[in-house]
Amino acid sequence: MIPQKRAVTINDISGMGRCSVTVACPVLSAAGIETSVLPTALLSTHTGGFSEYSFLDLTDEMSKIMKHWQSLGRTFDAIYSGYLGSVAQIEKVNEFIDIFKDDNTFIMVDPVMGDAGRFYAGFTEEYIDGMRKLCGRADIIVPNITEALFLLNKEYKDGPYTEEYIKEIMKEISSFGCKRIVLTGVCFDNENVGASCFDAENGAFSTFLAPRIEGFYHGTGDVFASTLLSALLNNKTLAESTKIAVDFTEDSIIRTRNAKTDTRYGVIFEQELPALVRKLGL
Ligand code: PXL
Repeated sequence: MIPQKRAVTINDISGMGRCSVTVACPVLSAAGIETSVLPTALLSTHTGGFSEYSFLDLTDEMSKIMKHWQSLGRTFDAIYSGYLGSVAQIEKVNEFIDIFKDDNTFIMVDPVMGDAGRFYAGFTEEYIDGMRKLCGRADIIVPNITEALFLLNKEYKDGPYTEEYIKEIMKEISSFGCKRIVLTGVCFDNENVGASCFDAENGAFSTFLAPRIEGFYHGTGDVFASTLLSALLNNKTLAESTKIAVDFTEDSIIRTRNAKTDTRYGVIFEQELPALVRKLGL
């Protein structure tokens, strides 16, 4: 029997509004991966589209959790960081990598900072600097176009984009030290949108697109990243994993559009999990 893989997600707990751990845990679990949680903050909801949400910073608690885990001698096949929310928390992730990374640990950083050319609430330039360095330590990063351009200190522009422009962004980002990049929000026309993957080791580049569904669907970055990691940990190639993540995200969005639910509460990904499990061959 192949030993079960173990991942840890370093992410916030937004109690309501499917994103962060309420997406990462179910998706990774469905993909057969044991998943631990190092929580960064506890919120009533995510910060997009809600006002007066509660927010409890857990930076100090993170140190205590790390200390306990270190005493247990537990290791991880994958470390996946998502929403961090402060420079101090980026530092905690660096510490976590220093302690828990061994030769076989795969590091995925989703540099969650913003979307549609704008920062999410509370992010700063100093945060971008820290995130740039953290990205340099990752095996794979999963920015959207907005985050990629923040990292490169370039001005945001709306799509459609040319393939050359997308390739150039990814190549430039790889100069920070991370060799595999999956860029979301890629579009070459107004009809389709998806993701491109780039491996700087061999120059391989592919794009996978799906029909664009109008509207803003919260949490889809987390759905995409969690699915990508699930596929990679199930030994799918970078290109296969990118396609699986594009399709899963698209199918979840279609379900949500058809159900006409309030998109602030995230997308209906749960009912797509059986199809994902089949696609992963589990
Ligand atoms: O899905 C990204 C995300 C995660 N966590 C929190 C957020 C957001 C985006 O707004 O606010 C708390």
